[in-house]
Amino acid sequence: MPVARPDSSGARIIAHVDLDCFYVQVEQRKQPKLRGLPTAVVQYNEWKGGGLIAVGYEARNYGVKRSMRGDEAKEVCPQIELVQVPVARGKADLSSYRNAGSEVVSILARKGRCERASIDEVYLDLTDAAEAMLAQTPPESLDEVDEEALKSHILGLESKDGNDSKATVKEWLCRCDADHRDKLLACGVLIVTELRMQVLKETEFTCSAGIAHNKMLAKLASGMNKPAQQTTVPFSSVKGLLDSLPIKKMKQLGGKLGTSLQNELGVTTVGDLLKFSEDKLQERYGFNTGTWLWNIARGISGEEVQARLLPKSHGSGKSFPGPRALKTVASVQHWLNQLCEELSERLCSDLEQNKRIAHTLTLHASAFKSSDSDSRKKFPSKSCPLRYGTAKIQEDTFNLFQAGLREFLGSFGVKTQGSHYSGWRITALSVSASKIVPVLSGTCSITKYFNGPDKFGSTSEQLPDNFIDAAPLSPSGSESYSTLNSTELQNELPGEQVWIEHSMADLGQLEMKANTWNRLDPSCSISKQTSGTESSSSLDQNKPQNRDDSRMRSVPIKSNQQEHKKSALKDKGASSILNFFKSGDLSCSSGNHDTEHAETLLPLGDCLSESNKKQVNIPKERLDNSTGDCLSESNQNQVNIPKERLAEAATTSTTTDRCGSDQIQQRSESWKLRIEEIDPSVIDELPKEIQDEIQAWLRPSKQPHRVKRGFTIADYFSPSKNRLEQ
Ligand code: TTP
Repeated sequence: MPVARPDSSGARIIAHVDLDCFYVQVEQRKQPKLRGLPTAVVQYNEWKGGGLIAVGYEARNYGVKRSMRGDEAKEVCPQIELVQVPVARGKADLSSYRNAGSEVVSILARKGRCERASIDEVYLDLTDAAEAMLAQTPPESLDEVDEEALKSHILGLESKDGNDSKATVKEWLCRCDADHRDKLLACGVLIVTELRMQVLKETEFTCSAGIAHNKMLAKLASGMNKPAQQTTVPFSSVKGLLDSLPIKKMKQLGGKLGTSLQNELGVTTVGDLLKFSEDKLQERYGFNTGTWLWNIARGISGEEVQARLLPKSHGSGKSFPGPRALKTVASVQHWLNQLCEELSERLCSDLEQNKRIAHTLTLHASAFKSSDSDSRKKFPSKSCPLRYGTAKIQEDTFNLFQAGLREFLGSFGVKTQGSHYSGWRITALSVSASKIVPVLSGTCSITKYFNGPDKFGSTSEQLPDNFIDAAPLSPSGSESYSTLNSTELQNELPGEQVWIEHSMADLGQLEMKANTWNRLDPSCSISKQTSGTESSSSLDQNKPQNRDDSRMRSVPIKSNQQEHKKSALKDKGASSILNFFKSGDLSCSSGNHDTEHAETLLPLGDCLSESNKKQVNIPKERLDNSTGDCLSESNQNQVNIPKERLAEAATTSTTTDRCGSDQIQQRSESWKLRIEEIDPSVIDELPKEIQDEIQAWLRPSKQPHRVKRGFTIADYFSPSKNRLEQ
């Protein structure tokens, strides 16, 4: 259900930019001979020439529509050029479209906060840029206005007698007597024109745009005049726009809610909503949705443009319609393996390029029982914590499928032995990775806890080990751009801040070990190459650069949380844990080598050095949960760690050549943790995710070998295994 958000007080300038017939443009750039010709992109299969998924504007002029099959398109436009979507692993490969979309995003993001809303759509908050233009070079001061800007559509503006539309637009843009909102909007028109021209110049793609005071209106406007045009919604034209707008055309009203408004309240246009009081709408649809409906009827929407250039999730899917439905476990496994391979590749490149990791793996499927094809019973979506590496993802996905299949068949009263019952058919499979966070922010959830409500936290640790039912995601969507990621949440911290100091780099490193490295797989090149160095240097990007003591990090606490929240934290024991962080318990000494109580905090991969002299052999299974996944493939069976390195680690040493990185040296020389001195009652009072995080520090090797509290890293690696296991 939509949620109302308060409108911001000042006028905002928001643009929605949408690429025209996007896949067609990408294919035309690949094959310039197709430019100007009626062209469509088709997802090929044998049935009637495959389905059209993008239709160029020349082909649209002949009546070709996206709902047509290739054969039908040829009937209405015999000269149409049908280009097949690239194929990899037996399915559509959208990477060239994704990459082309990224090119555009990187240009648009130059002028303001940019939110990638889909593969070819972007929202921009241009308020600051418009304010700056208004202050420095207001449109009214311009002698000449760009020709392209003069082609803009200004809703509600009618050409005056004797004036052509360009002259009318120029007059509107350059009015001295316009109010502040319209002046800002005029700046927005000029900025978006410039951006669209830049996109054309650098990528050869045309796009259309809507410019308004909020996202909802900008989105409505961008589709009004296509291709390669832009439409602006002055405040004074909002009512006229919404009065006649069919209710189902409004974002979030295309589905059940829109149908309910039509059927139950007789609402056919957005303007019809004006007849209902806010109370009435709240009574019928709940407090939030009622207010949201009341607002949209008046063109009010406070939804922010989120700073997000990257997708929120990755997915890979394929459908198997009609006779192509899958009926054997082997065929399902074959396709799942293909989908997982693609997903894994994308996760690795996301990790490598953007330093982001995904936490949740989800399988969606559509199925029917062969004797009951009308059944509406759904194949349950299943999720589990995501482990990196193609083989692991394939294995986990297959297990999710089997769990889902058992449940699906169980809903028909069919008991299965394994998956041997054969009366099922699978018509679609998709696998997705979600809860993607920057490696860094995944390492700072305790900071976020102290900063305010932890909206995401270290999610995978909250998930049970067994599979869980997943909220439905878009089954075929290959990327989702729709929700917040943690970086944005961090950026959202407003206003005045209170500062606490503690040794943050080390906290990050701790959690890095607990949360990240043990989930990464050697098949991701980044982990192969870096064994901790890469992430450690990423970690440092978040360290304050202006502080003398690089070990100390200032952590902001949200000031808009009321005082009582701070005191509540105190009451709940947060103050004592803060004291703990601030006190000598996290001693920053390099001289005190108390091996009895020391817990080594280094990612163990950092310990692996070239200079092996005296070595102990550590079987791989001993390292699985700490370092094994970070090791290069050639090192997986066993790892040689020089004895002196273990001793160094055990004493939280000041080693200088551990990984060749000064930054890591700086951290590694810093401190040790007396775990006995953490008051368990304090931990118990913290939120679950923080408890898990601290427990992970205390017991870094969760499975299969548990280390007793108080044991040192040297004990852990000691050949006398019995001493270590509980
Ligand atoms: P759209 O933006 O919906 O459409 P479009 O860019 O092709 O055309 P327009 O100029 O009218 O905006 O979709 C963007 C791309 O997404 C489109 O080029 C192909 C792909 N797509 C699909 O693969 N399947 C679909 O059902 C839709 C709607 C789009």
